[in-house]
Order: sequence, then structure tokens, then C-alpha cells
Amino acid sequence: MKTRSPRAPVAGLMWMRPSEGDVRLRHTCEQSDRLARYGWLRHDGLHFGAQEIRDAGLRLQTEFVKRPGGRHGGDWSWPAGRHLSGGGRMAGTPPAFISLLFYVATDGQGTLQPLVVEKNRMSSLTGTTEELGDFTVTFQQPTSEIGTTPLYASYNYLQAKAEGLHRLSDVVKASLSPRFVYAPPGAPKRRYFGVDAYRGPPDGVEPRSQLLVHQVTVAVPCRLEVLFESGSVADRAGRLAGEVLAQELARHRGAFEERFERTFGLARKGFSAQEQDFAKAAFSNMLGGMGYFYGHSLVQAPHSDRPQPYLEGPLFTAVPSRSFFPRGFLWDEGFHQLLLSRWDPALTREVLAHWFDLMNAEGWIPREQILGEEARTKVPAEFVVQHSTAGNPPTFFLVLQQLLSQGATDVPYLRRLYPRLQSWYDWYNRTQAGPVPYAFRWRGQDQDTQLFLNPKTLTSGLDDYPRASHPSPDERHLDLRCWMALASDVMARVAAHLGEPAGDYQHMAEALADNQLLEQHHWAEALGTFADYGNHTQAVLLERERFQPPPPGQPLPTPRLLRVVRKPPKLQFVGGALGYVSLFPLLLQLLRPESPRLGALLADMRSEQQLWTPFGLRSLSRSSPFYLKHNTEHDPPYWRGPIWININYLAVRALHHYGRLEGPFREAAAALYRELRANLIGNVFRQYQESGYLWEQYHDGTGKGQGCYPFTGWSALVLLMMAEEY
Ligand code: 6A9
Repeated sequence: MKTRSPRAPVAGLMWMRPSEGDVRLRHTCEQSDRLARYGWLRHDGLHFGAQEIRDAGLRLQTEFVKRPGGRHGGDWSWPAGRHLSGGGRMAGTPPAFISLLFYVATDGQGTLQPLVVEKNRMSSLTGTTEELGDFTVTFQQPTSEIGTTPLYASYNYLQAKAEGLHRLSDVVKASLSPRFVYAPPGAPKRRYFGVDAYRGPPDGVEPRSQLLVHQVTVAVPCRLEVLFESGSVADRAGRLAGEVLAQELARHRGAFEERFERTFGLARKGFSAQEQDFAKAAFSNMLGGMGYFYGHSLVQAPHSDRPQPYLEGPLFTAVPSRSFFPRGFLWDEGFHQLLLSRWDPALTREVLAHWFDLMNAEGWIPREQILGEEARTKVPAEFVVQHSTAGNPPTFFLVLQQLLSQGATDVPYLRRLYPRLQSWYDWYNRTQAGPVPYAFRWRGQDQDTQLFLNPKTLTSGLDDYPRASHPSPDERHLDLRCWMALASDVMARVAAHLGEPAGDYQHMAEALADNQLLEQHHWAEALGTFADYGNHTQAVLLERERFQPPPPGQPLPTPRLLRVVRKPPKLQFVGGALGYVSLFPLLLQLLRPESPRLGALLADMRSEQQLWTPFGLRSLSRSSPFYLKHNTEHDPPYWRGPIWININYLAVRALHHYGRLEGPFREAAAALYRELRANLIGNVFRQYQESGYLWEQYHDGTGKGQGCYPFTGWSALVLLMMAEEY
């Protein structure tokens, strides 16, 4: 828990199972901990959340309730109790016990003061910080799940200084000592690790954080409550504990269920209780996984000799994955907000405003937001630097389109956003222009083409999706052109809405929606599909490099895989790349309903030799020479076959659209809509039941989740498919 402010104090929970000699301290979400499942099952974004964590035989439920009041945000209670039940205990063995470590830490400002009773039990702490004023945190003693008398427990506490919030786990680990004994009456004594003493950060390191840890070692099942009470709340109508807390939890839980049904209507649509639970978990973990980050990116400008720190600032954003990518990603965020705007459009407006405030003077917004020390600990050095020439799909235009259609954009808000929208739009229009008018080209492709089967275009968001074999200024990228058509259309609407001149945007929107011009630039007759255009050859492969045998006694160098070009490239449509990119004129609904090209794309989608699977549309045709091909020895296929939910969402949405428009393909689109929607919902749900998670992508042969997890970024859009909200 933290406040939405820079240098906010943080409250958190760590836990460990005191097993012999082996300390496994759990703290931040780490994929390497291999938990059976975890995530927010319910979260309303403001006042209430419920999370479940399964760690081997342990089931940990944490909840929070917030009660506004006073001048500093009010009170909250947390984890608002709940049970820790140790499963799988064998008859005759002593009951399982566990250590829970509740902590509060400052981040460069504020003070904390422990109140220690009975030797080692910190029963509460008081603190002061800039935005919270005075507050008290009370640690209630553990009870049984329903009882009120305290259970037997051992206590430890730690007061320490840490280099920063990113080092809290290290500090706690370094302070642990095995010298403590847990000795409940009538049961055997057992040793456990307790927080003891910490010698402080290494010399010369300025401590930024004060840390207080309250460790409770207790048998499970049990229940504990932690209360945060704001000093400025005057008339507290009963402390947020015990009965009062239970009632508040029940009230919020009820309100959540009711609002969820009102918003998404899944019960009404006949989804089972398990399916609804799954949808609530997907949604809640996206919402509950949101973060407030503060700091600066490292940015490489084209003519600068080294990366420079970008302006420092906050970012309030959802994240693709709490464990693996816990930070903001530009085009992901557009997809996230498509879901969250249905729940709380004001929240979406706030998030958009944060992102647009990260724009530089040229109108560029960095693609990946790695703000602050904590965020940086999660990223290998070679990925930290952002390039100010690099774009990413402008999905925020999808969000604006959505907000406009919801009637959820008040004029003063739009008016303030508008100058930034114009700059952003201009940035794409100017810096990502193509070789001919109304064509576009992603910058920032890999240049070192000898080392890759096909140079990657990370900026497009589709990373290793095959493009022209030899990047050149002559290239035209179909997906970017379609994004710009959408952007122009939304800009024209926003301008009109504000009474600003809309003519230029209108003109662009019309030109880019012109199906004849689109075909001229991107319809590859010989390939029978839409395609990129560029300097391309399909005759490429990776081969092990060969050396002259070295002189005797000298080691053989490790041979690399290098690209061999069998036939020189020439300017042409990019063949062998049928897949998500080819579908873009359909995905972003640029094709007129009577266009014969629509029929062709529907056929490609439905063909099992190409894009169709029982689990959703695969990213690249099975008959492409790049299908499931590595790009280098160590770079496995990513957007070369697997099923991605964001693009599938666009596909389902577009099929829904074409299924309702008069035209020769109406029936076909409607039928495909039903089938594709059912396949996607069915598989993501099934995988969740089996594995406990939503995943980054899904295997096109088996439907199995793969990549990182939990991934409740755009994979959670399956909820909008269930709700049929497009
Ligand atoms: C790697 C390694 C702990 C890749 O979901 C975020 C992005 C998408 O925007 C993009 O379309 N993902 C997709 O192709 C993940 C990108 C992660 C890059 C950083 C660092 C972290 O190791």
C-alpha cells in the first residue's frame, strides 16, 4: 500500500515458512517463486480489494478496506484478517506455523516510531509524512479464523535503515537469525528465523528509507488485522476492526458484485459462476495491479553521444504483468484502458493525462516507462535506454474513441489534453512518414541484419513479426498506416467536438480510409493479401558460420548462426508474412463492408493452414516460412505463431462490427465472430482453471499459456469479449 505521491511511505507484507535451515522469504511478485496462484480476485480500484495467494500448502488471503475521512485520505485496514490455512498436514505431525512480516517503510521523507510491548512485540507504530500527516499503524494479535481471543504467537521486530525501497527484502534477509524458538504450550519447541539486528547499509551509502518490521510467528489457520489510522480523522465512528471491519468488507464486496454485473452483465449472459469468478479475477488483477511510479527514464536522442536522464515525473498506470513487466508500456496501456474505462472512465482520464504529461518537446512519449530504482531492478541494463526516435502503436486513440462513444469526455478535460494530442499525432505523422504520401514506416528497426533471420521491429509492438528482409527508407508498413487512419479519424472527431479546426485531420482520415489508395499501397495481388512493401527477399536462412581450422593447440572459436541470403532482395510486397499485420485493414475497420478484400481476409482467418486454431487466431500463418522460427539461436519465436489476446480482441471486435453491416460478407463475419469469441473465451478460461493464471500468449497447437504470468494486461480483454463490449 502506498499513496499516489512521489516518495510515498509503503506498507507491505512478507512471509516465510520456518522450515529447517532454508529461508524462503516471499515479498514482491516473482515468477521464480513459482507460486501455484496469486492475484486480486476482487478490486474496485479505490476502497476495497481481496487477494488470494497459494504458496505450496499455504492459502493466504489478504484484503483491504479504505474509509475516507479527515484531510489525508482517511483510514484503511489490512490485511483485514483472513485465514492462512496450512493444507496437507499429516496426522500426528505438529500443526504448521508461519511467519508473517508486516512492515512500514519511508522513502526519503517522514519519520516512524515503534511502540514495543512485551519485549519484542511491536503493537503499533506512529508516523508522519508530507502527504499523510500523522498516522498510527496498529498490529492486532492473531486470532483463530472466527474467534477473538489472541492465539499463542512469537514476536520479533526490526528497526533498520535501508538504502531504498528496492532493498527492503535484502535488509530483512540480512537481519534474520535462526536463534528463535516457537514454543506453544503442549507442543514441541521449534526453531525459526526471526528478524534480529541489521548492521545498516554499506559505508558511504546514504540510507533513504526507515524500516519497521513486525514479525508474527503463529500456527495456521489464523487471522490478523492491521489498522492504519489517520491523525486527522476526528470522529471515528468505530475503529475499522473486528465486527465493524467485517461489516465494511461485506458491504464493499456486495457493492462490487452488483457493479460488476451492472457493468459487464455476465450473469445475464448466462456465464457460469466459475466463469464469472475468472472474469472478476482477470479484471481485478489488472485494476489492483496498477501502480504509481515516480522517476525518470534514460533517453538516447539521435545526435547525443550518450543517454541522458529524461524529465522526472509521476506515472499512474496499469502494467502488463505484476511479476515480470511491472511498469508502464505505451501500447499495452491503450488496451488496458479499453477495459478499465468501462468500470471507471474518470480513472482512465487520469491515466491518459499522466501518460501525455510524459511527452517531450517534440511530441514523443517513451514506449517503456522504467521510472525509479525499484522499476530499474527489474530490467536488464541493455533494455533500459529509450530512443527518442522510437514509436509504438498509438492505442490511446482507441481509448479516446471509446471515451467519446461513452460520452465520458468532458470538454474542459479534452481542451487541456488537446495540445498534447496534436503534438503526439504530429510526431507520428512527421517522424514515421513513409516514402510516398499517406504511407508510413516504423523507425528503429534492427540494423545489424546479418545476425537475425529477420530484423526486428520492436517499435511496432510486434517485435519479431517478419517484415522486409532488408530495412530501407522505401519501406511501407501496413499496420502503422492503419493506426494513423484511426488516429486521424479520432483527431478529427476531437477537434470537431471542441470546435477546433478539423479540416487537416479530416482530410488525412479520408485519404487513409480510401480503400483504393490502401490497395494501391498495400494490396499484393500475387500474394492475395495485404502486405508491407520494401526491399525484400524470402530466400534467407540461418547457418552456422564456418572457420578455417585453427593452428594446432589453439581453441576453436564458437561458431555463430549467421544469416545467409540466397537471392538478392528487391523492392516488392513482403511475401511469406501473412498474419496479424495483413489483417490490420480489417482489425481497425478500414475496409468497406462490400470490399472483396474483406472476403479474402475472412477466408485467411478461417483457414487452419493459415491463421485459424481452436484457441484463437495465431499471429503468423502456419504456411509462412517464418512460422515458429527462431530469429537467432537464443531468440525463440514470439509473434511468429503464438496467439495474442490483444490482436484477437481487435479481431473479435471487428467481426462484430462487420457482422452488423449490410454487405456480402455480413453472414460470414457474424459466424466467424461467434466461433472466434467462443474459442478465445473457452481457452483462456480453461488455461486459468488448469494453471491458476492468465498468460502473456497462448500456444497455437495446444492452447497452453506461455511466456510470462500472471499476465493480466491485455490478456484480460477476454472479459470484454465475454461482455460483448467493443
Ligand atoms: C524485457 C526483460 C525480467 C513484448 O507487454 C509488454 C511488451 C509489449 O508491449 C510488446 O508488444 N512485451 C511485446 O512484444 C514485453 C516486453 C518486455 C521487454 C523488456 C526485459 C525483463 O526480465
